Amino acid sequence: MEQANNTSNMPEDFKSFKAEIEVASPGRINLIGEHTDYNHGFVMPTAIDKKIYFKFRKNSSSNLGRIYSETFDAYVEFNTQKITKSTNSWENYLLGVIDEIQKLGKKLQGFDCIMKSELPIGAGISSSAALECGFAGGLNSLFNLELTQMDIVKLSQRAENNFVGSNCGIMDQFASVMSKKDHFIKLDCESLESEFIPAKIKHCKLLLLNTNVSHNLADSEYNTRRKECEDAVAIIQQKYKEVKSLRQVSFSVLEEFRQEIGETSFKRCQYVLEENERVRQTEEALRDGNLIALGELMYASHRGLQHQYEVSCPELDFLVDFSEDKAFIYGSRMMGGGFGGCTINLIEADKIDAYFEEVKKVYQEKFNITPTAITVVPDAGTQITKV
Ligand code: GAF
Repeated sequence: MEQANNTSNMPEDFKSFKAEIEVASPGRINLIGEHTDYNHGFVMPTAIDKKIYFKFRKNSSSNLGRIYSETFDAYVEFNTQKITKSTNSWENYLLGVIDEIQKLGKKLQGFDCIMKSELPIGAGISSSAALECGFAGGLNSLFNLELTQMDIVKLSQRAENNFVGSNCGIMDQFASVMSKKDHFIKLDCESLESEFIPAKIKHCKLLLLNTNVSHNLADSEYNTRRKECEDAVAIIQQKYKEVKSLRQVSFSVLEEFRQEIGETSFKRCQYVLEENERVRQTEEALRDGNLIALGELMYASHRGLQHQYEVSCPELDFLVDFSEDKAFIYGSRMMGGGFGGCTINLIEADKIDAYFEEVKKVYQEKFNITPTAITVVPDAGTQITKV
């Protein structure tokens, strides 16, 4: 971890920090399977080679937590036995983790932590899951809490649901912890069974184009979409009691309830059912090394998110539209919750630089915003080192 330029809020005794535990906690991408996780469907994410780095050491107190973020040059200290919400949103991801660890009956002592992030915030690559899971993993090792990887995934998701107040699914935390280098994970969000699929993308790379916008409605619309799907399931359940989630609804049953559910919810559910199908087809395309089929599925996913699920935005649509007639780009789609953040592009490696210059120019002209390009590689989940 390199020293940040401005460390004026770093406590004096952190300047010679002798770590007991170091953690590298990755962000994630998602090849396909968007807004399917909380509907108990399929997703295909992986961790990436861009991370948040933590250092941990015990301090001599029984309950004093001290955290310094080099990224924000911000310092916070708190009593681990009396966790309350902070007005700084990044702190709540960490406080929420402590709260959930303690709810499991695990005992923490005082600790110091320094962290630094190379993940852009609001880009749709889940800096939040990286923060939660890396922090939970570090505390687990520092205090020998005997939490399993799956405990860490689930408690991190609960921290976000209960403490931060975002009703997210399990995809991001699962990917951040469980991934394997050079593979995607096909995750069944109902059974939590997963399979590693080799990321055979031949002469292509995964390019993230960051719109550098993050529209305000992201959180509220996320929760609304979730509710629209759950309300539809509740209606279907009145006749088919065994149905617990959209995952168990077939196209014909959905059609049967079209009128009762209403056209908006019907569109949302139809998208989810189709997206689950696309994840299955993507697995096949990847295993066959069929990049053309894979790319078409990515475009179809985007169009579903744009028109049926309605979580895209003009900036994302522009980037996807612009890529569509480029023979060297196989697929492009918005990624993550939507309303801003990145598109993920399957693009021939040697075309990236020239393409970025071209798309940057037209995007700037249209929106007066400069986009950012990040090339990512599927990487392993959380790495924890005892120093
Ligand atoms: C966000 C959420 F955190 C995930 O759980 C998932 O629902 C995703 O949006 C959409 O696929 O990243």
